[in-house]
Amino acid sequence: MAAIAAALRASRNLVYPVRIWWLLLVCSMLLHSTAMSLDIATEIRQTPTFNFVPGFQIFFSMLYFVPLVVAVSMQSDRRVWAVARIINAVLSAAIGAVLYLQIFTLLTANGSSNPGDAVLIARAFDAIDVFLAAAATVRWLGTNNVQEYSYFRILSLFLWINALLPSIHNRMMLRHDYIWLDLFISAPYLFLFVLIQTARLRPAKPPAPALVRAVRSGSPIFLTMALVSVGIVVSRWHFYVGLASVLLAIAAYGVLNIFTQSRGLETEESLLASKERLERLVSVDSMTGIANRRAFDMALEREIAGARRTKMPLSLLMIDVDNFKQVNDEEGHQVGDEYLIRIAGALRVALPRATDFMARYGGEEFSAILPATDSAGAMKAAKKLHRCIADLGLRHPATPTGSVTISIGFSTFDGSSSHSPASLIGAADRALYLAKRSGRNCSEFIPVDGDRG
Ligand code: GH3
Ligand code: MG
Ligand code: MG
Repeated sequence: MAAIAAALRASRNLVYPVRIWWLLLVCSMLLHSTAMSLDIATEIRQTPTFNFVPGFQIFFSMLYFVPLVVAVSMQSDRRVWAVARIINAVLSAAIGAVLYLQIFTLLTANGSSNPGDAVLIARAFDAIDVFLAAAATVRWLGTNNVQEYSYFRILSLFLWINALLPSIHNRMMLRHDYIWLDLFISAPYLFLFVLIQTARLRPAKPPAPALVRAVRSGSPIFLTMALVSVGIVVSRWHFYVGLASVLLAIAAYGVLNIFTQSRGLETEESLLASKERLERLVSVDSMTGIANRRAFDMALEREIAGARRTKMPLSLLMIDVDNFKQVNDEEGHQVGDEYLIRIAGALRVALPRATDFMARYGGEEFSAILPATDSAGAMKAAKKLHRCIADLGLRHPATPTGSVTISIGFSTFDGSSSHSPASLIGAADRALYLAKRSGRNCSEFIPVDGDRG
């Protein structure tokens, strides 16, 4: 009773599902104490009227482990879907029912006087207790949640004592019937009471991630194995019940597996989609929809490395819109933005080669990377760009042509040299400055120099 009260107190203010676990432990203790009371009542009265309830009594003494099976197999992950919860509940109930049937059969077949059956029953209880204790220990070691850790540590220590002392009790009971032996049955509960009274503990160090994952996904195999085992045991006495248990266990495992697999695939697909979306987001300029500066830097590094490998030339064009400030000043920023979007779109499609790369370098500046293109080829490309912007015919009264124009500075990287991306950008920038000084709406070339080495 003290242990029940302590467990109820411990369950207060806890989050789901740790609170449920505590309540399951309370349920188990209630079943156990009811069985003990019935046992004592039978002994005190020694009346034959109590003989009609052996099943009733076993019902309580047996079923103490069913709430515990549910507790050790219940997943702490809130996201576990309803189907898994239902299947786990059905499996736990089936394990309880089959074990109950098994021990009830043994007790009633020849009467509990048959020593062979009594040994079997004792062994069955031992096996259940060890099974529960081992499962609780795995969960204790496999969590870093403080409440969960504290619960399974207490449960695990209690269940090991509960596996040891009643087992000694059962062995000695088979030979002698000392009344003091009943202490062995109650001692684990006293121990549990003391355990609950001690302060809550935190994990000393975080458990291995692999163990945490195994515990999180372990309940289907745990319950399946338990039901298969009891099914095999009971099949000696009830063949069809045993067979049905094994089939139920396999079917439940199969259904859970299908759900888990399809869920895993679903998660994988959505992760891939998010990854692609993120990659697009970080490499695309949100306003114009073409590659951004980050993507440009990466592409330039990559293409220069490629040019070095293939010993092919590579050209870089820096493109700046002429007198763009005036568009903003006269037409407003919104029109300016609209122009930039249309310019970006036109520049992107002006170079048809799949390997050519167009990006918004910043503000109203764009840049193009042209792999396998020498300075003559770059000049042709630049002409195409002038042409495509002229074709757009964006109104700009302040320019000599009356529509928007661009200036281009370009430079070419010789595949056999050891120039850096920075020196290529520097040369193209200087060429752009030259184009602006030469009156705009034109292209200029400056060869790469500096940091040659
Ligand atoms: P220049 O021919 O010498 O290049 O003259 P410019 O007026 O274009 O001069 P500069 O390149 O120095 O000015 C860039 C201007 O482009 C400044 C700013 O008003 C405008 N600008 C830059 N980014 C944006 C943008 O995202 N939207 C709009 N509307 N305007 C921008
Ligand atoms: Mg500019
Ligand atoms: Mg400009």
